[in-house]
Amino acid sequence: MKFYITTPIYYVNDIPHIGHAYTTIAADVLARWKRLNNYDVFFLTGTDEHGAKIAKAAKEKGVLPQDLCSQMSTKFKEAWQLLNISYTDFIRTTQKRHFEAVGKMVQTLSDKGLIFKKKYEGLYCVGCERFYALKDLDENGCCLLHKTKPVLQAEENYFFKLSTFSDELLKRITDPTHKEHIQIQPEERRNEIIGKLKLGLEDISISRTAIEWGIPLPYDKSQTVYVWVDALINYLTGIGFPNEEFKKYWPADVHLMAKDILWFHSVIWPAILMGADLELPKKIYSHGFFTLNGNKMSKSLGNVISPEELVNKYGVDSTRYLTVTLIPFGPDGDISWEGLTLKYNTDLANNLGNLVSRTLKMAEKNFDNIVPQTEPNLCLAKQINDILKENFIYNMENIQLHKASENIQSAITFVNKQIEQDAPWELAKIDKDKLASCIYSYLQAIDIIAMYLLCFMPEIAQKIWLSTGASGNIEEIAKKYFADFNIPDDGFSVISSKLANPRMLFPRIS
Ligand code: ME8
Repeated sequence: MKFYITTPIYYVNDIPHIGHAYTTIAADVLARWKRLNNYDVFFLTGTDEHGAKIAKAAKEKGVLPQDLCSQMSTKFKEAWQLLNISYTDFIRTTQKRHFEAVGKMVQTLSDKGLIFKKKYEGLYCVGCERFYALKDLDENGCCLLHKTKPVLQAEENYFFKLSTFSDELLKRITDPTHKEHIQIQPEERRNEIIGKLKLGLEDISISRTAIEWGIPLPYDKSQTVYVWVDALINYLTGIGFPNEEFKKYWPADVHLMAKDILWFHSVIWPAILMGADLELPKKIYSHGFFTLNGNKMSKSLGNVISPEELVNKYGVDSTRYLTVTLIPFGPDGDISWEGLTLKYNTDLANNLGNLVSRTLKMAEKNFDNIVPQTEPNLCLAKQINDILKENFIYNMENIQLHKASENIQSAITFVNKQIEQDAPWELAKIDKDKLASCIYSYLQAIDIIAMYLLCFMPEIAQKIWLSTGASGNIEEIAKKYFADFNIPDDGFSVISSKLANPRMLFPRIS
C-alpha cells in the first residue's frame, strides 16, 4: 500500500525556523510511522520560489531572484538534513519539471472552458500573495496577518471559475460516504471552511501581468501564473505529473500545514483538481499556529528560533521530539525555551534516560555487563505492549502526536514504577536469580519502548536498541513487530549478549 504525505513548500524569502520545522518534523514522524507499517511512502517537501514576495525580497537584498532562491532552498535542505528528515523528494518550483506540470494543468483547465479573461481591480497583500475584500481587513484597512495595507492592483487577468465548484465541494467535504470524500481536520477548522463555503465562492484571478517572476501562461506569455496556483500544483509535480507515473501515489493521503493556508488547500486546490478531473486529496490536516512567549514570531521582534539553535541546545532527536509534542497537535499554542527545557528534563532526562541508564548500570554492576542468564520473563514487555499498541496506533493514525508521545511516556513511567516496586538494589543482596529475571524483563520492555520511539527519535532509539543487547536491525524488527505485535518467546535482548551503556543519553539541561 502507498502513503503520500506532503508539507507546504516554504517561501524562500525567510530562513527556516521552528514553525517550518514543526510541520516538517511532524510529516517526517508520520512518514516514518507508515514505513514501519510497511507502506510504500512518498514524502514530499520543498520550496515555493515564485511571486511578488520573492521578487521583492531579492530586490531588497540586491540579488537576482534565481540566486536568492538557490541560496535559500539550500538553507532549507540543510535544516532538514540536520533534523534527519527522511523526505523522498525536495521540489523547487523553479525547476523545469514544475514548469511543465503547471503549463499542462493550466492548459487543461483552459481547454475545459474553466478559464476566462476579465478586467479586475482589487487590494493585493504581497505578504499573503492574495487579494482581499475590504471586509476581510482590519479597521485601518490592513491585512490581519501582516498588519500592512494591501496595494490596489488593476489588471486584465485570466480567471478560474472557482464559483462553479462550491456545491460539489461542499458535498465532498460534508458527506463522509461520498466516494471522493475529502477529510478536513481538526473539526473546528473544517467547520470554518464549511461556513465560508456556504456563503458561495467567487471566481479567482489565476494570472498576473505585473509580476514577471513566475511561470508564463502557456497560451499568453505576457502573463504569469498566480503564485498560489503555481505552488499548489507542486503536489502533483513532485510525484511525476504530467507523466502517468504520478498515479502511483496520487491522491495524496495527507496534506499537512498550519491554519494560515488551509483555505488554499481545502478550497482552491480541490477545485483545481476537480476542474482537471483528478482525484482529491484524502485528508487535509491543519495544525495550530504557535506563538513564542505569547508573541508572533517575527524578524522585527528578533524572536525567531532556528532549527540549529534548538539542535545546539537539545541535540537532534530531542529537538524532533520536543518540537512536535510540546503543544497539542491541532489547536494554536505557545512555545517557550522554558517549556522546551522543562519537557526535555521531565520526559527525556528523568523518565526515559533514567530508565535506560539505571537498568544498564544494574546489569553492569551485577552481571558483568551482559544480558543475564534467566528464564525468559516477558511479563513486563507484554504489559507495555498492551498499554501502547492500541492507544499509540489510534493517536498516530489521527495525527495526535502529543498524545502518542504521552502513551510512550506512560509506558516508561510504568516500567520505572515496576523497578521501584521490585527494588532490584535489595534483590542484589538477597536473590540474584530474581534480580536476573527482573533485569531481563526491564531490558525487554525497553526494547519495545525503543521501537515506539523510532519515528520520533530514530537515532536515540537505535542507540538504545544496541545498548540492550537486542539482536537485529531495529527497523526491520519493528516492521515485523508492528505487523502483529507479537513478542518472540525469547524476547528481543539476547541472553549473554553484551550490553553497552550509552551513558548520558540526555544530560540534564538548566
Ligand atoms: O505559506 N506555527 O509558505 P510559508 C506553526 N509558500 N506553523 C508554522 C508557523 C508557526 N508559527 N510558522 C510557519 C507558504 N509555519 C506557502 C505554502 S504550499 C502549496 C505553499 C509552517 O513559508 C506552517 O506549516 O509561509 C505554515 O502553514 C507554513 O509554515 C507556512 O510557510
